Amino acid sequence: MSEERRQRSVDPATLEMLARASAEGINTVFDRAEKMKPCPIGAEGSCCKNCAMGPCRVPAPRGKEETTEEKKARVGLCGATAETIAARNFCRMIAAGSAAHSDHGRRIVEAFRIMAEGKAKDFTVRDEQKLLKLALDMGVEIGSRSNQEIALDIAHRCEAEFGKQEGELLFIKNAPLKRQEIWRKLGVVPRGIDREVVELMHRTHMGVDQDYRNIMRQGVRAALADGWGGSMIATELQDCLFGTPSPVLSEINLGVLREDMVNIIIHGHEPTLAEMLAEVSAEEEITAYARSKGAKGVNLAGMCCTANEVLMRHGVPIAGNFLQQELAIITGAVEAMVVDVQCIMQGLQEVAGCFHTRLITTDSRAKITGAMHIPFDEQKARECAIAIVKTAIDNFPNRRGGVHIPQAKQPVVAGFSHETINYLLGGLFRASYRPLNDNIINGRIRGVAGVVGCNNARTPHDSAHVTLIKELIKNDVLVLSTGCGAMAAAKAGLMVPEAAKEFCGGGLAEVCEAVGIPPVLHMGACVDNSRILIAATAMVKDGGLGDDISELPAAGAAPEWMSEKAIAIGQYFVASGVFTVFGATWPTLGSREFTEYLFRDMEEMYGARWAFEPDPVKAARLMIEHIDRRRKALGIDKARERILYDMAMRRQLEG
Ligand code: SF4
Ligand code: MSK
Repeated sequence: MSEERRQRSVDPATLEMLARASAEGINTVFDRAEKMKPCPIGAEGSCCKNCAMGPCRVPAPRGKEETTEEKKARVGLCGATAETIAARNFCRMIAAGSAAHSDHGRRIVEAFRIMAEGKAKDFTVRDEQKLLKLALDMGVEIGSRSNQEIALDIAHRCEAEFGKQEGELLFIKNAPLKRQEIWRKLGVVPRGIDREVVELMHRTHMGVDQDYRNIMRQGVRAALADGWGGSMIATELQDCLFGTPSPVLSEINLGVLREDMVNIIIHGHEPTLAEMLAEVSAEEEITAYARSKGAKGVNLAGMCCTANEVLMRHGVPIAGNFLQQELAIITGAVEAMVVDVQCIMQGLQEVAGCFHTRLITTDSRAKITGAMHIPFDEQKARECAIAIVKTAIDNFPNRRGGVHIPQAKQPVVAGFSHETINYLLGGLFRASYRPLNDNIINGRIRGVAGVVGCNNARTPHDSAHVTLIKELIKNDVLVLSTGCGAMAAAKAGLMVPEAAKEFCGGGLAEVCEAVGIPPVLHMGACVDNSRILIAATAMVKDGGLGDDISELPAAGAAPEWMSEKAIAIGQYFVASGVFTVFGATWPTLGSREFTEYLFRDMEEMYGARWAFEPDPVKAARLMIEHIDRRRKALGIDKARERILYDMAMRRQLEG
């Protein structure tokens, strides 16, 4: 076995299924990653294919300094410089990522409106408190109006956010005042969500914007339209519609699949259908139908961010994260994999063909050649969900090739929405972030880190997430996590309160034990990174840690990113004042000037910058150094020294 192969994953269930795939001769993303090397010119952002005179390749010279003459000659046919090309490529990633999150948000707004109009009878307002708070924030009249009437006005206002041409996005005012001023001064406040994405696509078209700083300004605007627009709208309305998450205990990893039950995996991002499947699959009539086919019932499990959504709200177990999607099918135990949008590999259909598994697409925006298509319609949500579940049940007797389910699974406590953290820390009547801020000020908690993002088949699965997070919590940094990163942490046993004692530094362990929370808080799916923005804002508003997000002892990371959405998220984190470190690969290294703009110059403008560090321990050190610098600037570094002394004493006592 090659060195590369031994390091495919740190997750035992994944390794077990990879061994089965290999024995059965089934190709997975892991095999393809070994066979196909990434194009080095594309990887560093030095290839432009924005017109038919290209593709033009302008790679940076390797292993030697470039002369001025060489640099001048390094341009595309139209004369576009390496800086322009790298900036265009980077910003097109932002545009695509923002479009993906925001189109998810748009779809939720549509479902919300249809519900409010009384046309989606299977849905209702589950969190009235949040609905009313949103109404107040958006200036929607409450009075004696019904939830439906209020919801309809909210839906219309949210819909308008997408097509707005002028002014400012409504949720911008959720940010600290100082941050809003920075954005206004720099001219990056988004006007309307769609407008910013379209304008970014226009400006990166051949022969338009050819000043990387100016291109990037629009890149920031589109990213902010995602974080404080499309994504935030998605999270807020999903909470109103399906309930705001609160702590829930469940399980994670391929071991949650059941040999004696019909296994349905829900995979993708938008929770509307998944909500209905969660409801329907537990019904007695469905269980009876499953029994009639020889199964004990229906076992629903999640994959990728849909998994995070239904875990947070219903405790539905998670089968795995991004790189485990094919492996779930290779257990031979999956009757149906039901997908909607984003992060769904086309390779699934090939793998499904080796077993009895039905790959079912449900969204008109995302079909897969060869897969079955059952369109989901919010107005007939229950009907659609029943049709899907029955298709899966009918498939149970067709199992072939043997079932092999790994035993590996871990308990996970999820459901840490901003509202829940507020409540857990402060209590029902004095809900606040004050205790968190106090523990940061007194040094028990050194700082806060958002560790988010995907898996990437170019790096060992889950390894960087787990190493980075362990390094942070060992150094008393509380971690907030979303997406596939959160799942990596959960599979490593870091999302249970007991993890505090085993993995954390003394100060963080003490706080987690007192409050009864894990040291890594699961905050949801990738659209829910907006929850981290709101949590950071709440910390600023509670006082004692400066006037802006950039002053907080906080940092962000995506150590195994792969999606364009991750670049959009990273950019709105940076533009919101969060120092952000990415691992795996970095897509602008072909232009030193543009890379320095992101890694250095942004700090002056936004109080935060990007960094790239593929070694997760070094990445954690960068984050901790940043946190310590912010502590010093706030004048709270002394408190931390005192706590270190206490820890030494504690060790002495324990010894
Ligand atoms: Fe080449 Fe310029 Fe066309 Fe890009 S826009 S492909 S650099 S000619
Ligand atoms: S699912 S975007 S691989 S986090 Fe949101 Fe995971 Fe990244 Fe997809």
